[in-house]
Amino acid sequence: MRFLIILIILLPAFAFAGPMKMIGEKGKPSEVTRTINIKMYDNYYEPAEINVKKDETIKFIVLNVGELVHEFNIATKEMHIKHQPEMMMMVENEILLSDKVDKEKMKQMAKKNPSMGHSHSNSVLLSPGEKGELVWKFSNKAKIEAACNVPGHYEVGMIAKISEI
Ligand SMILES: [Cu+2]
Repeated sequence: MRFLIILIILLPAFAFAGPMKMIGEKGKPSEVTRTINIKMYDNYYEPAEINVKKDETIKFIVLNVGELVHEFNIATKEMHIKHQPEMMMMVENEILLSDKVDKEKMKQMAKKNPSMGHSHSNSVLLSPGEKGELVWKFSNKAKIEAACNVPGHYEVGMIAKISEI
């Protein structure tokens, strides 16, 4: 009986870990073998295509050189689509403005709704001029892409193709 209860408690956690594992996992800084510099413009990335090897841990140094807020998010297409309502809610709550992220408001709102903190190991959200880092270990088990889910940006093609080599 106790085993069953534990299983029921753990099941949702496994269900959540499933799709994340498919895209790889947060990388350890000590295992980084390559650094890739990404520039975010309005509304595209440079480079627009990234080649990765299986089990490779890459450090992305992401710089927003655009005039709008942008995100660099590593996920499947399905995950990006699912993430978009959360970004829209951040806009509606005036956390995410077109040219800046209101970090103070973000902290306040995150106390009530953790998803408003935009704390995802597979994503960096940057204001214009801001620089961020993301260390990712690729598993190459699913078709993935780096994309920006700021409302409207994915739709106009702010996507960087990630190819397995
Ligand atoms: Cu964007």
